[in-house]
Amino acid sequence: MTELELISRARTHGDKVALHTKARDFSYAELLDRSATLAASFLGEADDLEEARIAFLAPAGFDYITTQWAIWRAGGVVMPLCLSATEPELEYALTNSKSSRVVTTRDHADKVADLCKRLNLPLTTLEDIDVVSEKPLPEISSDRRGMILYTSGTTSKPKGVVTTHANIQAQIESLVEAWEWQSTDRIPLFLPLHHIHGIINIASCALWSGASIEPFPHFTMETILRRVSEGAYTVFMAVPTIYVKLIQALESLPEGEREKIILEFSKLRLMISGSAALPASVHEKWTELTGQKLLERYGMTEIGMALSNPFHGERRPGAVGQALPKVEVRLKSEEGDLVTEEDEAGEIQVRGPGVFHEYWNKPEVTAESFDDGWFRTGDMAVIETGYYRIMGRLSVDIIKSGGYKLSALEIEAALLNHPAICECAVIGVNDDTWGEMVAVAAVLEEGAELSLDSLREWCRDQLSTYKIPKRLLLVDSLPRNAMGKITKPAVRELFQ
Ligand code: MCA
Ligand code: AMP
Repeated sequence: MTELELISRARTHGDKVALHTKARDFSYAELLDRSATLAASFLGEADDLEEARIAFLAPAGFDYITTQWAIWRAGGVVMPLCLSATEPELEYALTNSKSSRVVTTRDHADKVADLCKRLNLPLTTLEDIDVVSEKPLPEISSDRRGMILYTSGTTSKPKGVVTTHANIQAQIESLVEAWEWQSTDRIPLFLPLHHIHGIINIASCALWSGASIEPFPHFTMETILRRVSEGAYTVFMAVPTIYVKLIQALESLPEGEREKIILEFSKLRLMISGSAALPASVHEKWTELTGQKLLERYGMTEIGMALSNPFHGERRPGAVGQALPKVEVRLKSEEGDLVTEEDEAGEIQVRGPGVFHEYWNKPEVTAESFDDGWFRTGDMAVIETGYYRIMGRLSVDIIKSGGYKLSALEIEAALLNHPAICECAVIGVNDDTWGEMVAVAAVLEEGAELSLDSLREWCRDQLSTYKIPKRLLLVDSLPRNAMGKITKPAVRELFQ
């Protein structure tokens, strides 16, 4: 029988705790049992979902993991939705992927019920599923599609990144090997589960290894600090914004309390930062405070993780280390030459079994994203004394804020629907906490008025929280080049 390796490995972990929650613990055996009955229910009369896209909306926890496994085991493609997405964003993902059904919990059903009705999509609430007995599940070969994640890019609308089971497995195996995941590991999971940082690096690596996850619906400083002080974890993974916030929180605590938490942080076997640049100053501050040397790594939805500082050896502030196992990395200069020398900049290109299969329904865009079999990341880097250092992105239209990748073009398209806005340009401005913050320069319609507060209020129905502009500058005209194209570097200068 061809069964996913994640599933057969789970059988060997049996009664071990897979998920530790406030309510109770869930064993690997329970994940297997529930996902088998859910899979049977999703299948109904069918023998195989045959790569039907099943969208689901659930916070981190038993329901999320068992739904993900059930869809995989029934032969479907998992499409986790963003919990904070707005209706237009959800509609786009559901229609673009041609999802065949939406699965959610009673608590979240209101968020999607009207939309599903309008799109004529079946909506399943997990609590209301009639428990059917298990049935034979299909064979899942590793070259089948397993997941679609929507990611923003240099196009206005997000693209669906499709990975096969083989891609997912390669991404997991690379990290399990490099970071020496162990079955005794315990890790908190507070990152969103519609991106690979949470899905692959944390959840899937932990469950592959027989480790234990403590899931949270989102990051809450007080809870996380309390659990750290109770010695709840051995591994910790977060985005740079969270480390900045942790430093601020620790520094504001009374000394006794602070020392207790710091002592527990210092005992963790591994603390990792990624998804955006970790400023060297934050890296150094964290070491000064806790004695921990953060391991910074670099990755992307399309490729999984590519570069990492070592588990053993020098973890250099401001650098992302070297290629991970199963990953080949090269730099290509702007002139199209391979970079062979240190200190010479080039675009990061990646090849290997973890690299995604395709952009959903976009064969031309997929083809254009590869250079002779190497995926073009659009990130520039340089090698300095053996380690890669990320220099930035080729496109000014990609913003990284709080670890989320945002498309300036997507935000501009939404803002242009505002009745007061005639023209606008969105950029990311540097910010100590968020890395970059969304800022908009706007030309208003004649006689119109607009404040940042009212714009933010209007955006709430259109854009997820992290895409909503944090700064607004009203201008008479936008800077343009001789061809009439808006020049974003000049827009950035307006904010200085
Ligand atoms: C929220 N706020 C912001 C932003 N987000 N302000 C500026 N910029 C932002 N991006 C404001 C809100 O408006 C609110 O303000 C206040 O902060 C609290 O909002 P909330 O949503 O509660 O924020 P939070 O819960 O503190 O969230 C911060 C966070 C979250 C935990 C860092 O953004 C997060 O989970 N980020 C991780 C994303 C992630 O996993 N990315 C990985 C992508 P007010 O109080 O005034 O209303 S995968 C990836 O990148 C690749 C593959 C990789 O390498 O990993
Ligand atoms: P996403 O498309 O959400 O997967 O985000 C991937 C992007 O995050 C990459 O293309 C990089 O621009 C950025 N990124 C991830 N990790 C790092 C890092 N350690 N340093 C700098 N940028 C990073």
